[in-house]
Amino acid sequence: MVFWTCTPRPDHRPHSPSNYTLDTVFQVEGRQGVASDGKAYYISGSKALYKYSMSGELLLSNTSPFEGLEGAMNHLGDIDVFNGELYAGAENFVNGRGENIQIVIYDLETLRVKRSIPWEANSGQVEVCGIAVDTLNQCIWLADWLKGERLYRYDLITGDYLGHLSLDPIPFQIQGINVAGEYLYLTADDGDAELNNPDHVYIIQLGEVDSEASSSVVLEKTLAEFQRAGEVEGLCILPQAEKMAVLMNRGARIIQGIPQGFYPGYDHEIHEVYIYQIQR
Ligand SMILES: [Ca+2]
Ligand SMILES: [Ca+2]
Repeated sequence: MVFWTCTPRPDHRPHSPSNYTLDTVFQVEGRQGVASDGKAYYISGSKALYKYSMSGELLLSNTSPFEGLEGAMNHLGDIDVFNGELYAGAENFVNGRGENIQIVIYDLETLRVKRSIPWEANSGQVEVCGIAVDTLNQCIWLADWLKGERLYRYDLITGDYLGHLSLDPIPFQIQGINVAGEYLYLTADDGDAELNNPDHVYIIQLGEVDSEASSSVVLEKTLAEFQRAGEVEGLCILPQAEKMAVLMNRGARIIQGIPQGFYPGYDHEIHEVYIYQIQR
């Protein structure tokens, strides 16, 4: 096993955050993740997958996303799309942690299971909140909501476990993960909705992953545009990196991950995708 760190390439300049302008918002069925290939949006709920048009119309759903998989499962996290397939981190979340973690790959056209890759149970990962395909490093990254100090890497072709990347500073309650070029984006549900505090997007300048240096986590954006502070979930950077989509939930009162009724004015939880224009 190798404990990976990443070295920015010699020509790298320090990262400065981009500017984000809110473009559109649309409601969706799922509360977990968002991905896009530029032709459609894909949304995950805890136990469902959905396909939406780029203007936000529901086109297709799969409400049995664990059918055909081995072992008990009850949770999907943030998702990604790559090469005509949808990637999801699935698990059985019981007793306050994830078990039977799998990388599940779905057909983008049908949202049906094609194959799955089992996790490395000795990796130290205890939950899977999201997944990202990294074409630069030819790997799959898994994030952990419970223990945010590490990301976990699997080979994109073979599915072999490659090692972990240590993060500094440690993000609190990671929800979403996405890789665009040499940048790895994370959302963290670190703003307390009880206090109306916003959540955040962080960035890691990934470059080529090797074993020599350290990875640092930098604040990229404060998510102040949400109509009401709630739970940030998945995110994706669209192809050409001109737009960012962020899924967020509002209305439900969720304390330490456990639903406890609703905030005043709400009788159900609302799931929305916020689309931002990116200016670098
Ligand atoms: Ca989540
Ligand atoms: Ca929050």
